[in-house]
Amino acid sequence: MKTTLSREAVVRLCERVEGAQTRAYAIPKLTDEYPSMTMADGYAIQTELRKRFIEQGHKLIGWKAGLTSRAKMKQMGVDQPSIGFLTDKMARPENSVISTADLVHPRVECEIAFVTREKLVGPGCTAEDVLQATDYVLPAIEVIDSRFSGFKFDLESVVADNGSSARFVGGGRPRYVDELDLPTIGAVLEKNGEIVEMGAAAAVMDHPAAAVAMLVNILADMGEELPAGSFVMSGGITAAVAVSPGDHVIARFQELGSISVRFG
Ligand code: 0L1
Ligand code: MG
Repeated sequence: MKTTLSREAVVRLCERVEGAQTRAYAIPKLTDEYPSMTMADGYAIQTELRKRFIEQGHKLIGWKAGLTSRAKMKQMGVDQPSIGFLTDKMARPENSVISTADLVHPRVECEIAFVTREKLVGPGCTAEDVLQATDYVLPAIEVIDSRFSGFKFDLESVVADNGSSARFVGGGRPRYVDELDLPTIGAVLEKNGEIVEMGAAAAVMDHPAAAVAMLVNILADMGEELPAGSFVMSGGITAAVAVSPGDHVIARFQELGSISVRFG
């Protein structure tokens, strides 16, 4: 897929997304102005955003695969996964209170995260390569926050908005992958004491490691690798659930413990 946007347009759209992310306001989807924008354009804007954040002192700690389950694709009306970057400024501790004042319309997802001990390089990266290079896995709650008004977006705009990345919480009980049958791990998402979503990790591309391999292959298309020591979220197991101030969310994972977080 080729880029169609000029350098000036990439920089202008990146500034628009950065403003919406850092000052928490909604913007129209980018394709309203550039209807023929491609996925490659979306990734060019995302790369520009990553560069800016790193220049501002944010540390890149890993990546996320998004829209990797059928439930999520159906919920958002898209037909392929995406990737986004994760920085230290997005991380929140377990049991913390996450402020919604600096988010637009937050939603939570339960995900399996991988921590790598060897670098991974595409193209042609497979789920087996990912398992081989993985140090351990742990459960995570991702707080996504699309910056597009009324959740009206398409994949090109979502990719430019860094896959709606906003906050994430890793925790629970980290485990070695050879002790687990990852696809059969169940996850239950509770909000204010009620079960609101449940599923099994196989919902993520049949195996969460396949989502990480997909991510590595997209990075390769951009001329990049996944360094050793990366924290990688493999995508929501279930549909995402909206949260508001006062909500208490617990994600319970079979074999991997649970993560609790509140919203203020
Ligand atoms: O993490 C993800 O699955 C990405 C979601 C992007 C779209 C949304 O905001 O729901
Ligand atoms: Mg996600």
